[in-house]
Amino acid sequence: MAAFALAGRLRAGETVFSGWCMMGSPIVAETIAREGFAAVVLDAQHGLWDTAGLVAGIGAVHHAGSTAMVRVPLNDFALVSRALDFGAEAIIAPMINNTNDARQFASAAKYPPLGERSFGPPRATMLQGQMPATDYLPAANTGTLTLAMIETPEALANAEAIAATPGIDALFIGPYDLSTSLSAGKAQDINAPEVDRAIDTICAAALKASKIPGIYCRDAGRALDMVKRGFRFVTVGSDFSLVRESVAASLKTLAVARGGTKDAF
Ligand code: 3PY
Ligand code: MG
Repeated sequence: MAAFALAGRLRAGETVFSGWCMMGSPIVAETIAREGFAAVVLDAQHGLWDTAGLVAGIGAVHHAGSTAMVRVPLNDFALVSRALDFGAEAIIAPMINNTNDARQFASAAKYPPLGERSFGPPRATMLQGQMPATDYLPAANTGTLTLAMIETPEALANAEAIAATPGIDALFIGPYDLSTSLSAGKAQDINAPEVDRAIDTICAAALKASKIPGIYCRDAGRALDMVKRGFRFVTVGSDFSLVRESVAASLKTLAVARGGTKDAF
């Protein structure tokens, strides 16, 4: 796997689909990568990843020919640079609400002059090709990506300024939190008109700043719709939902064949 392939493709204007893993299992992440996704997100915000799992999962995804990305927990800027040191090539940070949040995120992810990432990437350089530090510093700054999550009304209002923040490479929409926050906790409807309008506003904000528009999607159908609307980094389902839906479909087939419901076996 060529180093920094994901950033190269996205910066060249290509569209990339990605898997999403919450189970905290390196073998599940590797399995999803081997099916052919160009990238796989290890979700350490809501998923079950611990540090050792992330180290193993990043290596497993990389050796499967894909790019490992990590979503860090809320305000966990320490894990931003740590996950990059483990060999992740992109970081998704949740709830980036304003330019102060965006600057902190970029500062943890990028080496000077863009930020203040501390130097110490032995595992990353092992995976990405050993290179002298003087080459690695600029290569990592363009070769790794920062995706700022827009998922609150405040973030929506500040989307253009967040996108324009130096060191932020992409806006990434969390439609579920966006729906929850835009409805003041009354709904979680990712198809609600105000969510739909926000999705287009955020996509336009990213494009205006020449940054990459990204969005989380629950399935391939919605992912394709979002690409038609201009998104270029699109995640598709999650390991939990894929396993659950596949098991449910098998059980339904069995139930239909046996002329009954799930209780028939
Ligand atoms: C959201 O929709 O809020 C997300 O964070 C997707 O994982
Ligand atoms: Mg969210």
